[in-house]
Amino acid sequence: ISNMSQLLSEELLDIQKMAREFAETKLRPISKEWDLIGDTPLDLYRKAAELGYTSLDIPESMGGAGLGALASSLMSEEFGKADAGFATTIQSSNLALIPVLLAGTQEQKKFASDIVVSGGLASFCLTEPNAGSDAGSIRTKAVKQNGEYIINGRKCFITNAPHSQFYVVFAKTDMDAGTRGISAFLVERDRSGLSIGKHEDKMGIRLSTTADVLLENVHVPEDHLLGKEGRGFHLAMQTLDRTRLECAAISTGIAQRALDLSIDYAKTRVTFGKPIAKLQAIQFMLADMEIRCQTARSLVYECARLVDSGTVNGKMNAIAKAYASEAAMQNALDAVQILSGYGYSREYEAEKLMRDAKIFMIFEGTNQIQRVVIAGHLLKD
Ligand code: COS
Repeated sequence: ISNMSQLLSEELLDIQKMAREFAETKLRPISKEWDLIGDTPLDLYRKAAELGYTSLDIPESMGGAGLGALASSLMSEEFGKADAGFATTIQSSNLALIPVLLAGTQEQKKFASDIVVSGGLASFCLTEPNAGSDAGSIRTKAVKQNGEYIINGRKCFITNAPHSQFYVVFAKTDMDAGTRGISAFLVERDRSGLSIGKHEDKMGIRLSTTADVLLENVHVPEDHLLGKEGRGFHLAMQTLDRTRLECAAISTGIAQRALDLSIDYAKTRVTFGKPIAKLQAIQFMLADMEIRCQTARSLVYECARLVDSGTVNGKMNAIAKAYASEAAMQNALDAVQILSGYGYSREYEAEKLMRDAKIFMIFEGTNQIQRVVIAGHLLKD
């Protein structure tokens, strides 16, 4: 597929191959059915966890495989080719785990890692009805009282919410301190007062579930605070700086699948007495799709290698996320155009790629926010 693979180690090539096989033989066959249902196939998720796919980048000391960001990105691309919603489910559990690994105590890290490694799901709860891009203006409150925090508020568009076993909840512990008044908490599913609200009936990534998380007088002991009081916003930003890379990797998978479908179709579809692949109009579209795939993949590999060498580069990960998601969207649109009538039919896969691609330009920070982040880095002193 990619001559970039030549630069991968034997170990990474093996991981890529196994992930591809799992995605093609286990995930793709059920993708269409579950896309109609609009829920996460939990049995397959557990199977993926048993094989280590939910914990490739979790340190060995926490029970994960400790294989790093590049291994995880390779898997995300392969899973993204078969079903981006399923890939999102896995990476969203990791999105909830990362702030725990970054700021948690040993007990908190162990608690959360055990869940994710053994196939449990988890949710990162930042967004609220009135605070999406402007994450600093959340209104969920956590009040300290008698050795506990009492949390009240409502989170929305929370990935995995109905199936999660723990939630990382961002809340204000000081209403007057702006982003410095935000703290992060580890909240278990069975805490009284925590409930799951409206299930979002989404356009795409329908194997990933999304719902509101309601917190009504949820009491958590003081030791459920993650990191220091007032450092929650910083922690959320640090987490997103890292996880946007996985969005880019899944997007690369969508972009590649759109190209693969287009090539197969163009070689076999005959018009005016020859396959449409012979038409320069189609060839130029295919070439542009390939340029986007290779560029997105290069960015993902580069950023993942940076992470594995100990540097999470927020600017580069934002570039990768913005570029790869736009590549996925454009390639999916082009695949629908090339397959034309068949592209528009729900019987075939191209229209699903188009529906799945769009969210990658929206979640984990819209692509406008990625540009805010990139410009912020450019203009920093
Ligand atoms: N890493 C660590 N700290 C960061 C940071 C980063 N990447 N970005 C900002 N911060 C810190 C700043 O240093 C500042 O800290 P101090 O108070 O110590 O000075 C603080 O956070 C506030 O920074 P800033 O003033 O830049 O925050 P803004 O409210 O202007 O918001 C953006 C900045 C827009 C970048 C932020 O709100 C954002 O990322 N929004 C999108 C949220 C998102 O991705 N949501 C999706 C949710 S998950 S699906």
